[in-house]
Amino acid sequence: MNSFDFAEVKKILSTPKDIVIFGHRNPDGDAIGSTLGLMHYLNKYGHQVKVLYPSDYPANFGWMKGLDDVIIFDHDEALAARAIQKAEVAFFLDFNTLDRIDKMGEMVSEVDCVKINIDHHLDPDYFADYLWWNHEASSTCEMVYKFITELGDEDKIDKTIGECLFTGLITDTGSFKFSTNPDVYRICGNLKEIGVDDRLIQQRLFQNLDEKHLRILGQSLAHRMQIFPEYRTGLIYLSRKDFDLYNIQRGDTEGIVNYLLSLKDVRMAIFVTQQPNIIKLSLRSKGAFSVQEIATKYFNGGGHLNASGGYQHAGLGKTLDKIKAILPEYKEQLNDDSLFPE
Ligand SMILES: [Mn+2]
Repeated sequence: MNSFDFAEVKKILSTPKDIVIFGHRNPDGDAIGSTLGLMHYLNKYGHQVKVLYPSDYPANFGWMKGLDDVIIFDHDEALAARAIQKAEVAFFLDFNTLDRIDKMGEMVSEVDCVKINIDHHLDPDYFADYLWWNHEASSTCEMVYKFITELGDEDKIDKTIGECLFTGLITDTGSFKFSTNPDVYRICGNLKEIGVDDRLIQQRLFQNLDEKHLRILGQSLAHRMQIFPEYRTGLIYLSRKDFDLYNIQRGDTEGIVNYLLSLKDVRMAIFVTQQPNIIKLSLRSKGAFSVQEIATKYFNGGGHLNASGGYQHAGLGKTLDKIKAILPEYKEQLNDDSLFPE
């Protein structure tokens, strides 16, 4: 944890201000939960708060309070621009480089406002006036809980804020399967005590699929999965044709990559999708093997040790070839049992 002047930030927030809170492109449960949770908290102090995402959110988060008022840059650039120009304070949650919010990154960097970055990803850019960065935190939602607590306002965390923060805690830990620490369980205990219905939230998040989601999963596992035993690696790819055939929309392929890691012999999972203009990659790993390194070195991306993403401008076939060409470089590490304690 780096030093972060909570007293100074508290002072800045002590009088009502125009505040924008940014979540990253393709916001996930942690991005949505942390931005909305912080918004509900700041609203209690009479601030004018706007939450902004570059692109739309997945439908299974639609129940979250405040989501209807989020400004989606892709849908209304002018509205986003107006909110950004008015901002006196800008929060950047769950990402650490301005390119994660596309054009809004340039827009906000030209505005003279206090910039506060709270995040748990590796390798932050130092663009903000205040950076609170802890890559050992499970989630940005965990950090927002602690942020509010550090400001002396733990008692202001109500059920609405709690539902938002619980959402990020459970999604970023894969339902408490990884990235956990003692505080995760303490915070969830506290949230349950103030009335957060953990069972209901899980139902809304994870038992909310449409038929096509299982069909897409079926297609992925039956026809688009490749296993490379010598590299302990699994790969799933979806082509443009698959996207058309199954009417795949943003968010519909969420979580498919994790099925590869459920295989006992697979240590690295790669999920490749052919988007309209780019090829997108999601990488996952077990143990101490870093997919972050691969994402950064070869695929214009980054993220966490065990979960990273990237993209390519080349075609699908070329991207798959590139992946296969890279695997030998990591053969030794992927077969090194000491990196994968059991
Ligand atoms: Mn996160």
